[in-house]
Amino acid sequence: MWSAMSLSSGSSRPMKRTKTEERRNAEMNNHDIYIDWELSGPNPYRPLLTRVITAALAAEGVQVPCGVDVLLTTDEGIREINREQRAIDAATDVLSFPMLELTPGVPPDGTGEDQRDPETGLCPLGDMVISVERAQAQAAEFGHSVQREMAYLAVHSVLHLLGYDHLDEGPQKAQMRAREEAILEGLGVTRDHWNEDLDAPLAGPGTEEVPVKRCGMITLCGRPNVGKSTLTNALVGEKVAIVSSKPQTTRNRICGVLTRGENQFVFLDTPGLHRAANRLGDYMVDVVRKSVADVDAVLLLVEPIPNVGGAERELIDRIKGMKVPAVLVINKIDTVEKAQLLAVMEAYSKVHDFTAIVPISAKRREGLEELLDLLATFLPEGPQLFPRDAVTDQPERQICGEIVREKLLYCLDKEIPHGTAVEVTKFSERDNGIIDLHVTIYCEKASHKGIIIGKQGAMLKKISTMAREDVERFMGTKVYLETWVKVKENWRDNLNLIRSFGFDNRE
Ligand SMILES: Nc1nc2c(ncn2[C@@H]2O[C@H](COP(=O)(O)OP(=O)(O)OP(=O)(O)O)[C@@H](O)[C@H]2O)c(=O)[nH]1
Ligand SMILES: [Mg+2]
Repeated sequence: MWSAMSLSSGSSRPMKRTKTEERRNAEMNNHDIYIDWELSGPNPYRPLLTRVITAALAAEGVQVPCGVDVLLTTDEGIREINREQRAIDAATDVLSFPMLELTPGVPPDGTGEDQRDPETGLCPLGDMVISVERAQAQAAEFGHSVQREMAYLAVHSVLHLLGYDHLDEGPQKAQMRAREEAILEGLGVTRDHWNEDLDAPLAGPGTEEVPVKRCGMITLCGRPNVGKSTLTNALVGEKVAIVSSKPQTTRNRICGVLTRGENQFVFLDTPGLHRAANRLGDYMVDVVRKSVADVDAVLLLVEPIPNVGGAERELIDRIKGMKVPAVLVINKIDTVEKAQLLAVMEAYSKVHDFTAIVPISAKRREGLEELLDLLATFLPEGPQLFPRDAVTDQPERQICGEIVREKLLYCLDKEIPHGTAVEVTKFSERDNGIIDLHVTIYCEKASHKGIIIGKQGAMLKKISTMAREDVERFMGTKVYLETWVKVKENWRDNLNLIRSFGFDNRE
C-alpha cells in the first residue's frame, strides 16, 4: 500500500523550515514535533499529528525528549522528494527518513552515540513526509476518515523512525502491523471508530484561533449527477450530502461549512436542475432558483464536455442577471484528456464571460485548493454565521434519514429509489450512548414495496445493514436501526405528502 524507506544512519534530508509553527507544548511530553505544511490554508492536522506521534513514541517506550520533523505536502511534493532521495519518480503516501539506526522494540534512551543533539538536548529521530492528497484519496477509497488515514500513516512512519521495517514482507512486517494496530487502538482509533478528541485544538502558546473576518455564501449549481454533492463534501472535508451515481440524488438545499483561518465559506449544495416530471421535481427546481439568489458567488458545475446543454443555459441566464462572481467549475477532469478541457472552456466562454474557469476533479480532490484560494477573494467582510467546527446546519436526525436514502439509491435499480421518501420516526439516545433510530421508507407502489423488502427480507436487510454501519460511523456510537416499508401511492404528486416529508418551499 505504501512505501517507506530506511536510510542508513546519518541521513539528513533537509526539511524546509520556511513557515513558522508552534513547536513545544505540554501535550507533547517535551518532544519537539515540528510540522511543516506545504498546502494552502491553515494546517488542520497539527493537533492530530502531534498527539498521534506523541502517543506512538510513548507506546514504544520512548522516554527521552525527541525531535521529529514532519512535512505535509502534495502528491507532487512527495514525488519530488522520492525522486531526489530514492531515485523513484512516483508519488506515494508516506516516506520516512530515520536519523538513527535503532532496533525495533529497543527505544532510544539518549545515551547511545548520536542520540543527543548537543545543541537542543533532543534525540533526533528523523523526518517523515506525508502526502495529504494521497491520504485523502486513500481515505475515500477505504471509506474511512482522512484523520484516520493520517493517523495511520504517522504511526507507520514513527515505527520506521524507531527502527521497524517491513521490507521482508514476513515476520518484521507482521510485527510492524501488530504495533500499528495496538497504537491506533490505544488512541481510540479503529476501523469504525474515530476519536474526535484527537482533533481538538492544542492548548498552549501560539495555538489561539484567529477570529473569522470574512464569511460568505457560495451556491453550487448544475445539472443532476455533475458532482455538486461530491464537491461540497470534498470542500468541507466531511460527508454532509449524500452522493450516488443516479441523477436527482439531492432533493433539498444542503449547507456545508468550512472555516479556515479568517475565512468562513458557507456552501449551498442544490438539487440538479432538471425538467420536473412531478410536484417533487417542481419543488427541487424551485430550491435551485432560490439558492442562486442572494449569495456572494455562484459556482456552475459542468461535465467536461464541449457542449452547453439546456440546464447549463438556463442557469447561465439566471447568473447573468446577478451582480456576483460566477465561476465555471469543470468537474470530472480525471475522465478526459487535457486537450478536451480547452474545447470545454471555449464552448462555455462563448456563452458567458465567467469570472474564472477552474477545472477540478471533486472525486480525486484535484484543483480544490486553487478553487478555495479563488473563492476566498469573494468572501465579504463579516462575522461568522456558524461555529468554527460546524460542517453543516442539518440536524443529525436528518442526516441519518439521508444516509438511509443513499443506500436505497445504491441498492435499488431504475425509478424505484426516486419514488422513495424516508421518514425518521424515532431518534433517541439511551443512557449508555446507544442510539435508537426508527425509519419508515415510503414507496409509490405495492410492487415496489416487494422489491425493497426482497426475497425473505434480504434486500431490506442489506439496505439496513449498510445504513446502520454508516450511521454508526457518523454518530461514533452503536446504533439500533429499525426499518419499515410503507406504500403511499403517487406521493411525489401529492403536495400534502411532499410537505409532510419535509419538502416545503412556502415562504
Ligand atoms: N470520475 C469522476 N466522478 C465524479 C467526480 N465527482 C463526482 N463524481 C461521480 O458523479 C456521480 C454523481 O455525484 P453527485 O455528487 O451525487 O452529483 P450531484 O451533482 O450532487 O447529483 P444530484 O444530487 O443528483 O444533482 C457520483 O457517482 C460521483 O462519484 C469526479 O471528479 N470524477
Ligand atoms: Mg447532489
